[in-house]
Parts: sequence; C-alpha cells; structure tokens
Amino acid sequence: MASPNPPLLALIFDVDGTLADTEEAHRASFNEAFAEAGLDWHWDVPLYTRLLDVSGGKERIAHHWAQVHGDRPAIDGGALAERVRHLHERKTAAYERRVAQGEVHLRPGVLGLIEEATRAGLRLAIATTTSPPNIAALLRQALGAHWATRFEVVEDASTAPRKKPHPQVYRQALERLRLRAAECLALEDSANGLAAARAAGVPTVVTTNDYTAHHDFTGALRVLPSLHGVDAGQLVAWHAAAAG
Ligand code: XBP
Ligand code: MG
Repeated sequence: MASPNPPLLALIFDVDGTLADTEEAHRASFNEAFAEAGLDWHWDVPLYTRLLDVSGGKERIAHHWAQVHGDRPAIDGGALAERVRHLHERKTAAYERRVAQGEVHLRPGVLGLIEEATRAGLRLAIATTTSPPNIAALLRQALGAHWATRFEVVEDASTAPRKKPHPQVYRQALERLRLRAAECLALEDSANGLAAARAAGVPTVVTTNDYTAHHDFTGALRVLPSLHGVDAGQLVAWHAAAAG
C-alpha cells in the first residue's frame, strides 16, 4: 500500500515568471506585433498586469479585442480567430528574437536548483501555458542546445489547450511522469498557476514577481521572493512537512 507521506520524487516547473521573468519581454513583443499590424493598441504595465489574469497569449489578445470592441465584434469569428492567430505568431517571433538577444535570464536560484535537484536524483518536468517556441528560445539560451534532456516531461500550450487555472497541464505532466500528485512539487508564480497545480493535487511553492506579487497565494506551501538560496533539501523538507 502506497505510504501516506510519499517521498518527493519530481519537481514540476512553471515557465513564465518562475524559471525567468519573461512577461516584460512578452509585453514588449505583443506591443511590437500590434504596431506592426497597425493596431492602435498599447499594453502598458498596469493594463498588462490585469490582462495576465487571462492565461495564454492568444486568449489574452481575444479577451482584449472583446474589451475594445464589446458586442460590436467588428469582424466575424473566423476572421477574428485568424487575426488573433497571426498577431500571436508575430508576437512569438518578436519574443524569440528578444530572448536570443539576451533580454531574458533565468531567475536567481533557478539554475542552481535545476542542477542540484538533478544531482539529488529528483526528476524534472515543465508545466506551462506558453508556446513551445518560447520555451525552446529561453532554455536554449540559458541551458544550451541540449536543454530538453534536463526535463523528462514538457507540457505546454501545444499539448494542454485548457489553460491555467485549469489543471489539464499538471494532470498530463503527472500521467507522463507516472507519478502521484503527492510525489511531486510544483514551482509557480501566479494565482492561476497555483490554482491549476492545486486542482491537480500538487503541493506548490510560489515565487512572486512584479507582475504577481499582489495575487492571492492561499494554499501555497511557501511564498518566496525567489528561489535564491533554496536547495532540493529545503524543498524535500517543506514537501514532507506538508504531507505530514
Ligand atoms: C504564462 C502565460 C503565457 C505567457 C505568454 O505562462 O500565461 O501566456 O504570458 O506566452 P506560464 P504565450 O504558465 O508559463 O506562467 O503568448 O505563448 O501564451
Ligand atoms: Mg507563470
């Protein structure tokens, strides 16, 4: 019979706001795509902070479109979907360029934890709302060409279309890891991310950032300013204490 307090076997990392402070680069890339398309939209920090409540770049554009046009859709659904898809494609290209130019770096403590957790025998996975090109651009830059060998499972927008706070991305990561939720620990930065992990039953440590510090993190194991100084032993201890 499975022990009530299973040991910690895997860490499941969120990407945006957790592995790296990416949202400023995302915001600039959205604005670049809007300008390129001749749209008189500009997402400043306060507006983008609110828009981040909507997970997913395409969903965020469509949400803002509805806010701007209200019940006057201006264009039919099909054309709107195509417009959103194209804007997001241009935004993703701009984001990849920014990352390649060195505008985005892993957050303090992240690289050390990835390496130390691997040495400690913990399995690593990713559960994110973002798109595969963004993950590859960031981790290729930070971990090198073989970044994907560091993560046994990567669940993202292409595999889990039901975005956080829906638990799909975490449930699918658990299935592919063949682990129980209680044998894992999620690392997140937002209320949507925490809600998704908890809905999948995964204990969660939150690291806040400028875009999410105001979120409600009720139910998190720990809420930290960053992973600086946090090692695998610390996570194992918090996980065990929570399970106890
Ligand atoms: C956060 C998101 C993403 C990004 C933008 O993802 O909500 O949508 O803001 O990326 P995470 P896309 O789960 O990693 O925190 O434009 O590719 O969606
Ligand atoms: Mg995040």
